[in-house]
Order: sequence, then C-alpha cells, then structure tokens
Amino acid sequence: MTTFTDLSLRNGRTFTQPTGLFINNEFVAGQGQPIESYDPYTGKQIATVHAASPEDVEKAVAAAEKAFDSWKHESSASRARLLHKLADLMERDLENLAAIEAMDSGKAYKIAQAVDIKGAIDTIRYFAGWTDKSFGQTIDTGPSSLNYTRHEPIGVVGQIVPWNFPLLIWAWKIAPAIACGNVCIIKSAEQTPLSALCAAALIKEAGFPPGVINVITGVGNVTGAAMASHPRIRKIAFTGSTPVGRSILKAAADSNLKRVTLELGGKSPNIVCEDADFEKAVESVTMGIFFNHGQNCCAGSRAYIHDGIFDRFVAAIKIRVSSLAIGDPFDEATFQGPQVSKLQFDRIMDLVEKGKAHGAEAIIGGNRHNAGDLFIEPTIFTKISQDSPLRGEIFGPVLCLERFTDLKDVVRKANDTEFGLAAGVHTKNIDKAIRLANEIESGIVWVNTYGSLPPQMPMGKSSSPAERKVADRISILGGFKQSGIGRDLGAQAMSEYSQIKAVQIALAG
Ligand code: TXE
Repeated sequence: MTTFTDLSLRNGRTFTQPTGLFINNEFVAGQGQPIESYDPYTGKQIATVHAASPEDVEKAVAAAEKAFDSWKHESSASRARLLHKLADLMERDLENLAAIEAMDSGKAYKIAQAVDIKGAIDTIRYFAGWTDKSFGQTIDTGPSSLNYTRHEPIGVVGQIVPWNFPLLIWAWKIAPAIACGNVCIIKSAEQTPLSALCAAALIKEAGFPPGVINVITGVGNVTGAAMASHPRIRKIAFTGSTPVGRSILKAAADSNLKRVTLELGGKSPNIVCEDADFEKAVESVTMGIFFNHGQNCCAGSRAYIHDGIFDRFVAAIKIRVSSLAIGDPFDEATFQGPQVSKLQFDRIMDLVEKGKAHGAEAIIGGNRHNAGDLFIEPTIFTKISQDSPLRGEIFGPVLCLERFTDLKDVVRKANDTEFGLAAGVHTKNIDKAIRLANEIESGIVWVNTYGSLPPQMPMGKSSSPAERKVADRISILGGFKQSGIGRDLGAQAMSEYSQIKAVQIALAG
C-alpha cells in the first residue's frame, strides 16, 4: 500500500493526499488494519489510510523523545516562527484543506473554509504569540534566598481528536503544546483522518525538525488505547465521548500517571428570558443547536423559553428552522450536510425514535431527511419526559425545548445534568444575565450570543464580517462536572502544557 494517493476534490481541484503515518517527518507504512475513509454525502470511498499499531505508536514515541532532546532548547522565537510558517502554508492551501475536510466529514465546504480551516490558522497564530509570554515568577521570602519558578515543557504529549472539527481541534491541541516546547503524537479520528495528514505535509515544509510533531491515524481501542497506556507519553489531551474519556483516565492511572486533559460531552442549556431580544434569541437558539448538524460538544441542545413568550417562540423558530438549507456540502447555499457516518446517523435516529416512544412531541422534523442517506431533519422536541433518552447527549440536529417560569426554576433545570460544558442566556436585563451566568454550572456561559469562541478566550475568528457571522458560531472548550478536566485554548492551555519548577538559591552573607 502506498503512502500517497491522487484525489479529485469536489471543488474541482486535484490533490496528492498523504495516506501514511507521519513519523519523523516522513510518511511511512503502518502495521495496523488500514482505514477506509468515506465521503458521507456521496457514500464513496475517498482513500485508504495506514493505521498505527501499538508498535507504530512506540516508533512515534521514540522519534518524539529523540526530537525533544534538542527541541526543548529551541528558542521561543524559533517556535513562534515555525508556527507562523505552518499557518502561512495552511492559508496557502486553505481551499484544498477545506475541500478534504468537507468530503471527509460531510460539513459544508464554505463553513469548512470560514470556520474550520480559518479557525485552525487563527489558533496556530494565536499560540505562536504565546511562545515567549509564558514565564515564571520570583517569590520573595526574605534576604537569605532567591526563589523563582520556571515553566518547562512536559515532554512527549499524546493527543487524540474527534471527527466533528477534525483540523480545528487538531490545531487546538498541537499549537499550545508546541508553543510550550513539547513534542507531540497526535491521532486523528478514524472517520476523518485526511486533513490532519495534509497538515502533516505542511509541518515538514514549514521546517519543523523531524519528530517534533508526529501525526498518526488508527482506531480508538487500538491506537488511542496504546497512547493512553504508553509508559513514556507524559500527557494525554483528549476530545471525545465521556466513556472513552473515563477509560483514558484509568489507563493513565494504571500506566505512568500521565497528566490528562479531557474535553467531553455536553447537554448545554440555552435560556431565553421574556425580556430577550426576540429575533436574536431565535437565531441564537437555532444556530446553537443546528450548526455543524448538531455535532458539536457545546451544542445548545436544551432550550428553556420563558412561559410568557413560549408559543410565539415556537412559531418563530419553526419558520427559521424550515429555512435552513440542507443538501450537498459543496452547494454554495448549504448549511447542513449529512451526519458524519452511518454509525452516528443510526445512534441519533435511535434516540429520536426512543424519544418519540417516551412521549416527546416533534414540533418540527423528527425523521430522516430525503437529501441523502445520512441526513436528518432539523428536529425540535417538546414534552420530554423525565426518563426520556432525549435527556442524554444526542450529538445530532435535535433540540429539546421546554418552558420555564422564573429564574430559580430555570437554574434548577439547567443544572439538572451531569454535564457542564456550555450555556446560553438571553436577556436585556444585566442583573438577570449576571445572576444566571453565576448560577449555571458550565465551563462557559454566553450572554445574548451562542457558540462564539476565539482562541484568546477559547475560539476562532476570521476577518470579514460575513465570515465572522459563521466563525462566531464555533463552540468548544472545557467543562464542569463530567464534561471534562482542564481547558483547551486561551492562556489556560499554556498552563495545561507546561510544568512548573521551583528553584531556591541560598544567598551567602
Ligand atoms: O467518540 P469516541 P465517537 C460524543 C458524542 C458522540 C459520541 C460517540 O456524543 O455521539 O461521543 O462518538 C478515540 N482509547 N462525542 O464514538 O469513541 C477515537 O479513535 C483512546 C463528543 O466517535 O470518544 C477518536 O479519535 N482513544 C465529542 C476519539 O477517541 C479512543 C466529539 C473520539 O472517539 C478510544 C466526538 C480508546 N479506547 C464525540 N476509543 C466532543 N466532545 O466534541 C475511541 N478513541
């Protein structure tokens, strides 16, 4: 099996796609069971990709360890320059990367450009700016000593990313790790391995030394599990499901007590008060759940609407949702494409059917969509019973809509979950907004918006207002309760990828 293949992209370009494992700056064959990558819209195979066996993971670790010996002494200016160069090359290849992403995942091509790839580029540039700004402190304990702290890299870092924002989350992981001086082994999801391999070719072109960033593919319970239990990987950063997050934590404990950061699931509440800007709130609730076909860890999948405006809100959101353009990801107008895979489609439809059987009422949608095999109608349910399967994470275009009467009532409802990733609050009353933001148990609360996340705070912005409209919908980050441990992006990410050393020097005299 070769390690490159020529592809005809659906944007009309041709492209040489790497398909090997990227270890030591070379694309090499893997010993794992090869992975077939499919376009969920056409149903056609795009490429066959090498997968890493545990032995290949070992090779990647050895390459990274060797690279770390000199990389840890690389200047911060040099790390910044390389990250900027990588971002430049991604900008040059933006259309190829976006087309690969849209074909591999089913997301709309224009959204892949404006959100995923531009967001990835912005993230890499943002962290390039951090390389020389993460430093220690001096701590005064009196005249007899000089005490200071240093921020040092952790070493070999393993990173496991999902399929919903393949290259964007890839950038969220590698950029802060590299900015801090670590070396990485990053595994993409088996459903969407292609864009990360394209970016790997750019890592070499940018001039990163061999072994500093290794990009591998492979199935979770083989390649991912080998990473989680590897005795010389010093940290794992994971984005994915809660059960797998739990297994990674266990593997870390049972192997070498590696550090673990986890970005897991959510069932995020989006609250619309009676005094909210009505039109904006309708838009925000719609985009909060239906962006990226509901495949979004921060999806606002529970909307709580004040009793006084509930009926009007239902009427308005039905009109807005019926206007969403659903179809071929490469059509200019498309907002929603197919779900990423048959497995995810089946999981979602199973929950939809079970939800109906438990008495939920679909005010719109509730069925598969006739645009193709893996399409689901944007769906809004009301009358969701306490024991309904719809109360768990669905990870599809399905919104649960409920009424509330007062703030106490809505805070109780919003917090009645083991998740705590994100939340939205819509009100013109500043006291109410702050009170709700304080009371809700989640890693982020958006007020009068939903899903915006620039890398500074955690998110990704693009330049023109039209693009920003789309880019501002991105969601992410870390959670309270079982939504995760640690944070991606922002200054916090620099802390997650460095360790602090305290130095004390006794002073004579
Ligand atoms: O996730 P998995 P799946 C949620 C969402 C979705 C559900 C299942 O609810 O419906 O998870 O999706 C790797 N050791 N999210 O099955 O299995 C895997 O190869 C180490 C939320 O795709 O968690 C992939 O790279 N790694 C989420 C990554 O984990 C393992 C995004 C995610 O796969 C592994 C995706 C193992 N034992 C799904 N098993 C979010 N937070 O955004 C799998 N993997």
